[in-house]
Amino acid sequence: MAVERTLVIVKPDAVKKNAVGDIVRILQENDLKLLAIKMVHLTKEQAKKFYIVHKERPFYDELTDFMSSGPCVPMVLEGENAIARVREIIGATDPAKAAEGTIRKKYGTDVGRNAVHASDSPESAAYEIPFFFNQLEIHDQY
Ligand code: DAT
Ligand code: MG
Repeated sequence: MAVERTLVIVKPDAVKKNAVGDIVRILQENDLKLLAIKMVHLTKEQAKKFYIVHKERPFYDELTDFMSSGPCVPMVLEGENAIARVREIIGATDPAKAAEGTIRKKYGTDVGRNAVHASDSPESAAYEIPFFFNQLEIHDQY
């Protein structure tokens, strides 16, 4: 196992539920170090670019409408095996199928409005982290 960085986004539904603080707390309490965080309101075009891997999926338009519907909170987290561990902590894509104690179980509404995004591989993290943060905005020395 190795120390990894992953991108998490608190999606617009969970921002509206005032869940940002609780989600950051859960992640930090799981030995994930917060290296960067901000609040941004994506345009439709930016959301389409972020989710370009899903461009052929039937839910692409709905997904990118939702992700550009209000502010979201992207963050970078670092830790041992962070990519897989964060995927465990957030739970299944469909909140109805997410395990008890996961973030999506707690804050998700449905498969579209599922509270959080997290990178699913080192390749996706390598695309997603610099999508939101430049080097000056990522802080590992504390
Ligand atoms: P995940 O976010 O768990 O990595 P994914 O990469 O398969 O899931 O899909 C990206 C997002 O697209 C997901 O968080 C919510 C949305 N989505 C996925 N499947 C969907 C569906 N069947 N209907 C509507 N939205 C969907
Ligand atoms: Mg995914």
